[in-house]
Amino acid sequence: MAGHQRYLRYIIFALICLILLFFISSSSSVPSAQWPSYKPDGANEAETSPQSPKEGQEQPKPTTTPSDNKKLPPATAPGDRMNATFVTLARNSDIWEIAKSIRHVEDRFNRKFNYDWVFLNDDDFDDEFKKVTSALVSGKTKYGKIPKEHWSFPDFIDQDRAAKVREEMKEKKIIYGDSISYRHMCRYESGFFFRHPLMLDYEWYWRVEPSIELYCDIGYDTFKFMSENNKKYSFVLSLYEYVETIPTLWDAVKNFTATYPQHVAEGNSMKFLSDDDGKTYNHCHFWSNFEIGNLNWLRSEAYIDYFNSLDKAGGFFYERWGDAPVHSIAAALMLKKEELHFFNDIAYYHVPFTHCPTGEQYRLEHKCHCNPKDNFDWNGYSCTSRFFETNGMTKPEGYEQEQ
Ligand SMILES: Nc1nc2c(ncn2[C@@H]2O[C@H](COP(=O)(O)OP(=O)(O)OP(=O)(O)O)[C@@H](O)[C@H]2O)c(=O)[nH]1
Ligand SMILES: *[C@@H]1O[C@H](CO)[C@@H](O)[C@H](O)[C@H]1NC(C)=O
Ligand SMILES: *[C@@H]1O[C@H](CO)[C@@H](O)[C@H](O)[C@H]1NC(C)=O
Ligand SMILES: [Mg+2]
Repeated sequence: MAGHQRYLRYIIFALICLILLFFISSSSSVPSAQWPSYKPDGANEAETSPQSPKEGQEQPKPTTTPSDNKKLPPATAPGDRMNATFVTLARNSDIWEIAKSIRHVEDRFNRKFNYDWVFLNDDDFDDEFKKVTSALVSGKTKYGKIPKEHWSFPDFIDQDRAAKVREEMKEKKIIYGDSISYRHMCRYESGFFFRHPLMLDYEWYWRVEPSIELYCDIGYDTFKFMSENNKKYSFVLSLYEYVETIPTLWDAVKNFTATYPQHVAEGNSMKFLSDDDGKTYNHCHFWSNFEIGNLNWLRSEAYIDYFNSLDKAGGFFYERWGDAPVHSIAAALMLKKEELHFFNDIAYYHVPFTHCPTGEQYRLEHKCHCNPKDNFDWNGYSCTSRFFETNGMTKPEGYEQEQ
């Protein structure tokens, strides 16, 4: 009997061993797919080789997880491209904030179109800025330095008077009121960016600032839309300007229109700017941190005469004129009202305002991730309602719920 039991024990032991072996081998055979091993071009050595590098030889570059995204199939839209570029004015210190903006623009639009991107700076861009931004942009990137004469006080400006204004504005706590560089920036965006040598290669621009966000997919070529529909200037957000920064801007505009009546378009959008047929300015303007527009219009004699006329009045330095009202007034007076466009479908954020498209169906179809409650369009401080009314446009369905 004892011998019998011993046999039985052997058999059970052997069976358990077999079952265990089976499980071990089968479980290890299922996820046997290996992580692709990353080898930089032309390198044969194992990356993790603990051997010390040989004398006089370059050390193999350390690698992290494999990144093979260059091998993904192209997801670009078919068809030809417009003569267009993105443009950003930035400092080297804006690098991570502009990186965020680029990521949004690429994900929602430009990965399908691969438009170029021009970066402008009053200083030299450093290598890190160029490296990071050129890696993010799917089109060509170009880096330009602003000539000194486009970023300095014109000789007709009285320095003492300008300095006194900055002091006063600082005391009144007007945002950027004591900043010299902010004034150069506003003047540059008003009168010079479109004349930079790098911008002369293009007809259309889309301005992008640091820290902006895009909330919906844009599935069509917005530049082509502008061109095919005879648009010259566009916006997503509009609002009332801070009066203290532009007390005499409208006087300068009236002086311009009196001197150059030929530059004022028939069928313009004066009603958007003024409630008394041009006597006074209601401070409505398009927010210029987003713009898609036509560079040849900005380079036209009409616009240049306008800019020079305002510049001579000195308000960029004796007040704190922003490029937003300067562009907006030009677009509203020197273009026909049909040449302006409101991009309801470009969902956008620049601190502190959001444009989230009105209409749930649209938002769902375009994978929008903005909260419709944040939409500024129908708020009392927005001028977008006025834009709709002066153009006889019907407001999108559902706007009453967002007021
Ligand atoms: N190169 C350069 N770019 C500047 C300078 N000041 C502002 N900018 C850029 O000009 C644009 C407008 O400046 P912002 O500081 O964003 O002005 P803002 O939008 O009125 O104010 P924020 O609410 O601070 O965004 C941005 O693209 C900035 O990166 C400057 O001194 N040098
Ligand atoms: C793009 O537009 C600019 C400005 O109008 C022009 O000088 C340039 O020749 C155009 N380029 C192409 C490829 O059409
Ligand atoms: C109006 O414009 C003319 C010509 O540019 C200029 O000489 C004059 O000083 C301007 N007046 C005001 C009030 O800006
Ligand atoms: Mg900004």
